[in-house]
Amino acid sequence: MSFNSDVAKRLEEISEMLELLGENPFKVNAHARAARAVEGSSQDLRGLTDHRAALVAIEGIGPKIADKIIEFAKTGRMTEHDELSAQVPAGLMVVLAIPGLGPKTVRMLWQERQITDVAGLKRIIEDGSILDLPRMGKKAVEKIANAIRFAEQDTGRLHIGVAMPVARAIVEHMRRVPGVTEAAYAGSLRRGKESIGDIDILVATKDPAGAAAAFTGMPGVLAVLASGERKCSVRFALEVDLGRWEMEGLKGDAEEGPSVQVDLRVVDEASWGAALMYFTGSKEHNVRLRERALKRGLTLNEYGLFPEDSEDTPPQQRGVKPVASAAEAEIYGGLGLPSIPPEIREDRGELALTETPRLIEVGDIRAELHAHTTESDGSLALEELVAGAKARGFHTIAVTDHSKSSAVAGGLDVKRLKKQREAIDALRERTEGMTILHGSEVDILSDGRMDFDDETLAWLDVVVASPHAALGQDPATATNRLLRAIENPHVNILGHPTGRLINRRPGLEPAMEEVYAAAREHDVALEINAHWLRLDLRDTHVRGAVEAGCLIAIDCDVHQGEDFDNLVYGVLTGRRGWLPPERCVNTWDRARLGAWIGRKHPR
Ligand code: DGT
Ligand code: CA
Ligand code: CA
Ligand code: ZN
Repeated sequence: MSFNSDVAKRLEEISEMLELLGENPFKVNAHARAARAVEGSSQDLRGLTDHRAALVAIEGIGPKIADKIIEFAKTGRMTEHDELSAQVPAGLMVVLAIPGLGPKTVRMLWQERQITDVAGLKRIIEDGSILDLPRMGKKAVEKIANAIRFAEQDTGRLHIGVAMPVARAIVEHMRRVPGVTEAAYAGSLRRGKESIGDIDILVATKDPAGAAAAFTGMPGVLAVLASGERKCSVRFALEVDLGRWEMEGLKGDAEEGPSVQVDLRVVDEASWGAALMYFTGSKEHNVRLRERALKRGLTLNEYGLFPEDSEDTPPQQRGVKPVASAAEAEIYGGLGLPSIPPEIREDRGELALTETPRLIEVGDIRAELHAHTTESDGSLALEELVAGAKARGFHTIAVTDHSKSSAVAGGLDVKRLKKQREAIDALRERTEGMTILHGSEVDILSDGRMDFDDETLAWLDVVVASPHAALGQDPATATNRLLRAIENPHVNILGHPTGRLINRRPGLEPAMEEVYAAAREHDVALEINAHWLRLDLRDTHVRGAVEAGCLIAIDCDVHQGEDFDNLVYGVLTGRRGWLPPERCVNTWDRARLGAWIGRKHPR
């Protein structure tokens, strides 16, 4: 964090603590105003701390606050901040950070009910006694309860769909740096995990200092956390457009906005493969590889695979020639293994493989089977949706707007469906080389009934059945609900089966083994919803479903043109679940796919 942000943060906290203690409002405001002035200042105030008059000259900073800034520059502390911190319980500042709770309310909770932490606040919400306090109506309390639930859910990990574009841009930036011969992202991102802790970037170069400087100096770097020749760490600004999803899900510094840590490792080209393997992980996979190496009289580290000897000094420092080091495949080969795709390097049985498995790839996908138009909550007109699918080289697009119970999403009733059919028929006349299926994303009601009668479901070309409401129901009820939908003779695909949103809400927790068995028996494909907030089925479910013999659908649940680009996240999730292309219905050719869907919608 910059000096200015550090100072602003402390002044802001002083203001908050003064207010919690019921101090003079002028003093409270003076500190809040000074915090804003410092934050908003375009010059680095550290440079002014030798000139008290220059600080005081800044609008919003008085002599007393100037002294606090100078004290902070000299000692890294503000005495007043320390003193106030001793009087205000730390837990209360956490309560204050909950959206919807201002200092006045928090002070009241503290004074009237002796609430000093989130646990205490939850207690009076649960027993309802919070409602007796002034300004605490039902609506306000519900909002607070939601904010607490959300804060507890948030793991601080970043969605893959937010991290991936950032990592790609950084890799591109590093590739253009003189001397750099290789650049890649590694870590959990390369393994395609749904959320990532930090971004790991690896480069090979003849000029380590140049690479490090290009990295720490790139646009978007908010702070340099560590900087050496071979290893740097920065905090990087995120510009996120969540579109129809709100912004609130992203952790970030209040002043700087959402950010992510990015680590850079700089290696020699000769050890590129060993380093890439090491920094891709997972840690558990790496541990297994090293054990295997030792059993074979070899030793593996981030510099290479070396013959084992009993020396203490690492082999690369003694000039020992590695058995393999430049490419990952050579190292796997040296360990008697086939190349193992990054997405399955999780120590979940991958070291028993005797050949590289053919996992699904983006290029295998030929059809989108879950998409919305302006008729419900999509932003693409029917023609635009079809054009989008065509531009991706697909042979089939299914138009599946919401059904009537999803009223807020503009769900269609039968009458509107019939009108939509006319529009689709007309478009079919004008469209070549693209099969347009008229389907519906039909709500699975909370008891498992479908939102349309069987006659309507049969009449549709394809049915995606999805749970949208009542996602908090208990596991047994959820299981029965999904099984009933799967058993319906006209359902082709179970859409986002649990309804979870990553870092937001857990969704249904049905007995997945029963869901897999029923889906297999009734020939229903389980969807991997490719939107990076959903990825539902999740990776472990995909693995279970594949092992149970199920079919999988990977759909973008298109609401806007860019949603087609989310396909990669669905495919990565499929790969993490060891999904081979033939088990994914979206890879089938037009005839096979049409026949499979049509069996439940005879004409
Ligand atoms: P994340 O960032 O929490 O989503 O997960 P990763 O897997 O990206 O973990 P990270 O960033 O801590 O480290 C990147 C890779 O570096 C990790 O996947 C494996 C490797 N690595 C890091 N620390 C260790 C370690 O102590 N032992 C071993 N064997 N590998 C490590
Ligand atoms: Ca990482
Ligand atoms: Ca890392
Ligand atoms: Zn949908």
